[in-house]
Order: sequence, then C-alpha cells, then structure tokens
Amino acid sequence: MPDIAAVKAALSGQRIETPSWGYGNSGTRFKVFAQSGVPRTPFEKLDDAAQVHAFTGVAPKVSLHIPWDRVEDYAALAAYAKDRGLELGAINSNTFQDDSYKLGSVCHPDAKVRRKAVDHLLECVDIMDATGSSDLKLWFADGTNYPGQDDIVDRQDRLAEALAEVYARLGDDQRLLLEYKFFEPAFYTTDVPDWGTSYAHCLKLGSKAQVVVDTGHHAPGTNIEFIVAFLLREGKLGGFDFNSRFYADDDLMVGSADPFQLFRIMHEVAKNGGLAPETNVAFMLDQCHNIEAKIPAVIRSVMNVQEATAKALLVDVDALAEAQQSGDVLAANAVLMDAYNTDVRPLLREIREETGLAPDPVAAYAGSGWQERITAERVGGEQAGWGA
Ligand code: LRH
Ligand code: MN
Ligand code: MN
Repeated sequence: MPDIAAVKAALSGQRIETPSWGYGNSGTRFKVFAQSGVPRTPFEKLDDAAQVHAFTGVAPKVSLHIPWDRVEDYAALAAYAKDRGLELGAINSNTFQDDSYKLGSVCHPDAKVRRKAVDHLLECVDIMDATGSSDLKLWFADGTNYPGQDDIVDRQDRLAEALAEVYARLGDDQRLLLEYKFFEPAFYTTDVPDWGTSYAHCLKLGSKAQVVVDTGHHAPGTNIEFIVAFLLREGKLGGFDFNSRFYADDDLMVGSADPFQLFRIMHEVAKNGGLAPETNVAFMLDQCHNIEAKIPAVIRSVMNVQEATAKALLVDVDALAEAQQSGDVLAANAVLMDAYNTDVRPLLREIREETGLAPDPVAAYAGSGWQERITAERVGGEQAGWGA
C-alpha cells in the first residue's frame, strides 16, 4: 500500500503554474463577454495569481505571454511577483497575431517574415534573462489551408533552422518547450501537428529542448497517457499545458471534461518519476475562463490537478506490478480503478489544514472580499488576447 506520509509530501511539493491570460477577458471568435474586475495590467494579473497561490499554496508560478504581457521593465515585473510570493514561469511566444504571419511565421516562405518571427523568439529569451524564467514555450500556428499551398518539407527545413537559432541563444539553465497541435488555425497541414514532430525536432536540437503536451491539442480518442509515458521514458517531457476539451481546443478547466483521462495521465507521470522536482516536468495550466468567474475557476483547476495527482499517488504500484506480471488483467485494472474511485478530497483538506490553509480554497476565496475589491477598484479590464 502507498505510504500516506510520502503521498502527502508529494502533494504538498507539487507546483502548478497558472497562465496570466486565464485572468483576463477571453472568448470565442463570436464574442468576448467582459467580466468586472479583471486585471488591466500584467501587474494586476499577478495580484490575482497571488490570490490563487494564497488559497491553494501550490501555485507560485505564473506563465507570461508576449506581447500580451509586454511591460517596460521585466525585472521590475519579476520583483513585483517576488514581493507577492510568486515567480515568473514560462515565457510564451506569440507568432500568430500579426498580419505578416498570414502564411506562417518561422515556416513562412519569405525569409524577411521568418527573420521577424525569430527575432521575436530571441526577444523572449532576453525577457527570460530579465525575469529569471527558465522555460521558453513555443507554439507555432504555422501551416497551410490548401493542398499544394506550400512545400511540406521546405517548411520543416525552415522550422528546423529557426529552432536551431533560438536553441543556440539559450542559457545553461534555460530550455525550449515545443508545443504541438493537430489543427487550427491551419486546416490542412500544421507544421508541428503532433508529439512525434515535436519530439524529432527536440531530439535534433539537444537536451535543452523538450516537448510540451497541451491536453487540448489532440484528435478525439488519442491516448495522451501513452504519449506522456513515452516522452518521460525518453527524458523529453518538458511539461503540460493543462485544459479540457469536448470538441476541439476548448480550453475549458482541466479535469472538467474527462477527469478519468487526467487521472490516467497523472498515473503515468507519478509512476515514471515525473513528480520528482529533478525531472523538471512543468505542470502548467493553459485555459480561458470565458463565462465563469476567473479566479475561482483557476483555483478549481489547481484543485482538479491535485485531486488527479492524489489518486495517481494512491495507486498500489506493488499490487499493480504483481497483477501485471502474473497476467491478471482484471486484477491489474482493479488496482487502478480502486485508486481512481477513492475520494481524495478529505486527504487534500487535511494537507491544507496541516499547512495552515483553509480546507476549501474556493469557499475561502469567496469569503475573502478580493472579488468585491477588484470589482470596485478596476474599471476597464483588458482582454487576454484571445477571441477579439
Ligand atoms: C495554442 C495555445 C498555445 C498558446 C496558447 C495561448 O492553442 O495552446 O499554448 O500560446 O494557446
Ligand atoms: Mn497551449
Ligand atoms: Mn491551445
């Protein structure tokens, strides 16, 4: 049976990174529903992230998106984060919201456009130097809409060249996380559509390049936990962009659409050493809260990751190995299901109370008065950058 003290230690040691854009207004391409009290600046996004950390105790890192979080002085932003018990996490590049990127960014047929895109990525590394961030998260919207539109292999060559230049610029303690997505905004080919493409590029680049798995970026039915297990085995799992999907890249709260899938993913992570800090798997959220209140939704999401992790840690791995070895299919499956069907909420409440936190973070936030305060004080909040 799992040792409860070790389970508790692993749970209180887990760190979940929240995205700055999850605190801002967002929507679909049909409508952005503005909410009152949303942050007007990257500094205010950090104020909200500090609330999430204050009530959960496990969310000290915040990912930034450039240019959505552009500021004059990034060191000052990092200092502001530090004053609130936070750290700046992954720097996400943006090579998809400029008119010049109509035919792609780093894969664009025109070298001038590629130069502009690579310069932006290099600027993101400069920002990392100023903020102390160790992760550069790259997602390329590059692709084509029509057969024949561009040469698939040429585009891979351009991608490899751009990645090599950015990789060469990384410091010793910095890494590049390459995200994949099977479609959208391109509808025919996407230049980094799947983990295999990302993995192949990362392998060529070297040990500072790793794959990031955005859970919303797969075709329905994809076995994401297999990908996770494979990448961990190869030392190439850099981290997650957690969210949930019913249809496409829905960016709903992690663990809301398919909590069982999240458990299966976290089981592979836990079993294969992915929770050990030295493995350096980043547990990041990449979500938008279009219709629900944002800060409590981020808190809920952090709790969903914790619940899936707790269940994964409760898997009796010895009993599982024994059943697997003896070819007892039903017993092996039962071991996993027993852990999944455990109500871990009392355990998590206990851990919170032991560390001086309120047992129910959502209720504690609701009673804190923060939402009322920002609603009164902040007028004219900004958009996350999505769904104008
Ligand atoms: C693209 C994506 C990528 C972006 C983020 C805002 O769909 O998942 O990670 O940076 O959304
Ligand atoms: Mn993502
Ligand atoms: Mn996405």
